[in-house]
Amino acid sequence: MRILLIKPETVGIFSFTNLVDHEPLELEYLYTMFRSMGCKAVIYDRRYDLTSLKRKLRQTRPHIVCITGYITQQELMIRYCDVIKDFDSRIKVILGGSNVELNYGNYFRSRADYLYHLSGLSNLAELVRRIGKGAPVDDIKGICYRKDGKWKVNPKVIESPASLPVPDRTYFYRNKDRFRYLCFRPLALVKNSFSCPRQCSFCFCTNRNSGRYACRSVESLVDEIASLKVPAIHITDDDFLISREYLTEFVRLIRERGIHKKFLIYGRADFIAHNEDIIKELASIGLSLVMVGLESPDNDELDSYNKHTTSDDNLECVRILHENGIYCAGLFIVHQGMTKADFRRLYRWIADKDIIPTVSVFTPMQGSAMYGGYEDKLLTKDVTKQDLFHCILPPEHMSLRSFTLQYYKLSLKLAWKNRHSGLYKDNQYFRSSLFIIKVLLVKLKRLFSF
Ligand code: B12
Ligand code: SF4
Repeated sequence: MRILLIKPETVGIFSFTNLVDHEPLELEYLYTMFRSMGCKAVIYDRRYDLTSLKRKLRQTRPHIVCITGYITQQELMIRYCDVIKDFDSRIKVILGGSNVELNYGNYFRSRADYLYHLSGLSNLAELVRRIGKGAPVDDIKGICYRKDGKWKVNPKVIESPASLPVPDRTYFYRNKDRFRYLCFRPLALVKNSFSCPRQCSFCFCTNRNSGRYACRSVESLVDEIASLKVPAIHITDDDFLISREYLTEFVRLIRERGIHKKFLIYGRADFIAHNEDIIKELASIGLSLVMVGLESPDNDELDSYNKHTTSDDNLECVRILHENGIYCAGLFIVHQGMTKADFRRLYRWIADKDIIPTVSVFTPMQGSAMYGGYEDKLLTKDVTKQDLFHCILPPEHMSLRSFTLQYYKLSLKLAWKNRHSGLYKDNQYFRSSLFIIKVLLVKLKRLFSF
């Protein structure tokens, strides 16, 4: 069986930068699994491959097309289904990925055949086997399928990432110079867990895998890291800093195996604040950057997000990371209740600390716990605006335009302040400008040849 695997083009602000780019690890997983089943799989990464979809279909003549995507790419995924079905209605189309997992209902209006709403892949293998045999699929857990013209939703199962195959990185090595996080390059992604044990109310990720956290064994994680021929690894776990025991064993094994790499992770401020000894050990084996949700300097606001951290934790976290030579990539939220004075206060709080910040706009993302409470207040239902860079709730103390202006002013002032950071040392402004022109030309081309 021939299977085409599609990763959509980047949508929104991320499409204009080549400073942060990652391998299509989800498709590499699918590729690995399908190859092990004897299928011929082809990765079609539309972020770089400018071949039109119709041409790709002619070249690969797939029996099945699998499409991944995030929330901002939802409408693109639906549009691909139309192109594929118009090309050949016999091709079976399967949609999956983070957004389909929680928001599969959004795709009922698509012409897809199956929606895969799980984090793991075992049931996908079964689905493809049944499609190959023309057998019924109604007992396969974690899928939506059509019966008598109506969508049926089969129940989910709770899974563990231990069941994932070791990804075949042929695609990665062929293109590895593209993949980076600022000065960390080439950079590989490693997926080690599903979901998160905490329940911050704005968080989408925690509701994946039916809200149940599961991670791989330390041995299998270290084996995969050891096998990667790259200097930098981004562990994609939504929170890697969960268990002292796990991390102690991780440090021990990395040392024992003589692995010398730089690690980028996500972690929580309270863990860092209360486990300075572990952070020191992690720094000694290569921990270089932690993306940490500091969200706000204000305790009431942290409580309103069900964050279970305090502003003292935040301060302590920034100190510990700094003293251990680890970049603190602090993630902050600005919200619709802020005044201009609040924006200034936030700038001052961040600016005099060792933080490389990313400021997001408070977004009740569909799939997060808080979405229901805000659904009827949203200024727009356009999913491309759920990218954390748009204000989608009415600001309380200023117009939408002023809020947007305040937000961009804050982000630009912070970026300017940090322009000499080592993180940006590889940034070539001329190349970046050329890249923006290239992106605009590609967007133009796609208007005519999608
Ligand atoms: C790294 C990352 C990025 C990278 C890009 C990574 C990449 N490979 O393209 C960067 C930094 C560029 C990025 C950007 C954005 N991201 Co991001 N990102 C992540 C992160 C941390 C890891 C994603 C990853 O690569 N995981 C590894 C793969 C293997 O795991 P997976 O995607 O979960 O896939 C599994 C299953 O879903 C399944 N699967 C996946 N696809 C398919 C397809 C089919 C057909 C099937 C059957 C199965 C299947 O297979 C995998 C096996 O376990 C996640 C958070 C997380 N921990 O998941 C957020 C996350 C995916 N991002 C998110 C968002 C919102 C964005 C942005 C829109 C906005 C923003 N400000 O970040 C932009 C959009 C960029 C774009 N593409 O247009 C959201 C998506 C929410 C949603 N509803 O879709 C997440 C979940 C984080 C969050 N805030 O909640 N992101
Ligand atoms: S924001 Fe971070 S800590 Fe909170 S639930 Fe989400 S992944 Fe977990």
